[in-house]
Amino acid sequence: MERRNFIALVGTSLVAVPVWANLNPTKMPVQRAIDSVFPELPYSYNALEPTIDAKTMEIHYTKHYKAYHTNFLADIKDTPAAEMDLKDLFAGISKQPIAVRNNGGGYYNHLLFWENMTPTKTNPSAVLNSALEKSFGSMEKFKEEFANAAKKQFGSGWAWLVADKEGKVFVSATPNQDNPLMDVVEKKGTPLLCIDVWEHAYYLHYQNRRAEYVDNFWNVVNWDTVNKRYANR
Ligand code: MN3
Repeated sequence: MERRNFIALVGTSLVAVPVWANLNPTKMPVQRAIDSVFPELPYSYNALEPTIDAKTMEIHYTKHYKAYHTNFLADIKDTPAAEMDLKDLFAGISKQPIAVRNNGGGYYNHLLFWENMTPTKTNPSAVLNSALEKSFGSMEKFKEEFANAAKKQFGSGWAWLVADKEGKVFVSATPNQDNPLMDVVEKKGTPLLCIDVWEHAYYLHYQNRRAEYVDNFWNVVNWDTVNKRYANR
């Protein structure tokens, strides 16, 4: 898959749809988005240094992420899940084998994660800013709540900024590879921003200091992506 396809694929936020598709993304079968070759990371492994070191990025991307990609493809091959879009698949994930939940979540959550980081300085849009202020009181309060969710998640998992159907934004955390699109999670909605707090995402550089990793994460947040996800929710 070409780099621009990868970006467009992640940029649609809710469902994986290649740039050439130009169709209603909610109707795209998931198989078409993931049966391509393993995509390239849209920036170099050292692009997010010093926040995330090159070795961590390389191992995370080429080993952990690649395994989710490969396993998810294998898990859904020749099953009805292969014909479903991700949003529908996750909405009924409780009816799927646990491997599909773990590997499908691992595949999709990382897609969101890679694209919601950038070496370039970006800013929240006025619209998103106002939604954040409405829910949290201020940008600082939002960051505090998001960071707390990330720091307090017990064991492996993710912290999220999520939008509900009315556009109200909230923070949540999920264990393992669960995400806010899944019917098994309590707080459901459209994912806008996520941070991976599995140890493999930070341990080489930060060791046990998850809090430091989380605090530094703001240096690499791609607000352009978050703005787009909020606008397209
Ligand atoms: Mn990971």
